[in-house]
Amino acid sequence: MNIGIVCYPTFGGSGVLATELGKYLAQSGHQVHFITYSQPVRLDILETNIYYHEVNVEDYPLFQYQPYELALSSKMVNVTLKYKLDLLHVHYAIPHAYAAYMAKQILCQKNISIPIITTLHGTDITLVGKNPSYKEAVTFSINNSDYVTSVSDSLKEDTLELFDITKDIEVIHNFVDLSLYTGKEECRKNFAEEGQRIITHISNLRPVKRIEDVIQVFYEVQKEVDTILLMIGDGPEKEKSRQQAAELGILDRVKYLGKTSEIERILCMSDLFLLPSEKESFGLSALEAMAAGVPVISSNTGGLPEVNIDGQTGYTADVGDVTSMARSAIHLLNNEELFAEFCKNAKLQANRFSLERIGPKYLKLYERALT
Ligand code: GMT
Repeated sequence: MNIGIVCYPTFGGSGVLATELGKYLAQSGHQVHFITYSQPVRLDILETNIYYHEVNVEDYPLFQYQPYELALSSKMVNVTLKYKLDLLHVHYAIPHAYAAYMAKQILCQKNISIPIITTLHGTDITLVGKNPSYKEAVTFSINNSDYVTSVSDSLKEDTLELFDITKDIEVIHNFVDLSLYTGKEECRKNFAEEGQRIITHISNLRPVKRIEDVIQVFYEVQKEVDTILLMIGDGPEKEKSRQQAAELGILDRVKYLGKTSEIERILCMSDLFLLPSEKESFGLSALEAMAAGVPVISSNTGGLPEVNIDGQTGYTADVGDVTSMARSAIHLLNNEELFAEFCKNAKLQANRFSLERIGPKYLKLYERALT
């Protein structure tokens, strides 16, 4: 198949998932064309069967806002015509599903029919999408996609509750490539002293991730267990959180490593993963931690309980309940046998979301879309 994938190229989970899916499809022998405004961070464009098409938005002084959707639709049309794409799979509804609908209409005028598959990822529904400024257009573009998938049962329920949806939504959970998580890393001594445990948080450090809770939970934990905190990623909450850590007197124990391409290695040297988010449709980073055999302390919002099983692969608590999260973390880190069992459970749970299990579901969907 010739498959067009539209996604955000940044560190966010939807872009990561789209990129990993594209790599899997390419390895399965399909031609995969990524269409986005810069090279996706986890994409190696020199791989066989992978192509990258950059969307250019011309700057013009009249525009206060550059018309990205327009440029994206045009690019989708051009790439479809030139490379004879069989289908377009767009990740994150805004504005990708809308732009895809326009591309489909333009192609229709040229007597070319192409199915559009939209995968809903999270805030495109729960935060941004439901905003009255976007709601009508998001509803329209979901209902006018040929197939719609969501990354968790919880996100499907939210979509049906928040929008007037006439289309079927198929849940295809996010996946992880387990082969990338191959055991404990030697380089943990670069960060932690002998006997110190490593707690990790990975995100784009936005308010929805409740970064202040990450710091507060860690503050409580380090009083009881000798630990350090690795903060991976970059975003608007970074400076505030650094200030919070400084005020709590723990800045020397919190290491901000920024954006990195070594996520797997960092997770493989971690002992515990924190994800206290306000909203989380799935929590791909939590799944990646589990793939490395790392238990997760998270909130119980959205799709997180589908991934992190309370009392088995980690613990969940209500959003904002930092006391419970800290208590669970201390309990786990102080109990060697329990900790070992949770590490094993985490890995087993990640297995349920392996690339080998989930990847073929997308291929089956594509086959259905083409018949
Ligand atoms: O929706 C977002 O905030 C952005 C998106 C992203 O690009 O990171 O994250 C969402 O999609 C991920 C991949 O499917 C999920 O693992 C995240 O849980 C989800 N984020 C939220 O729901 C906040």
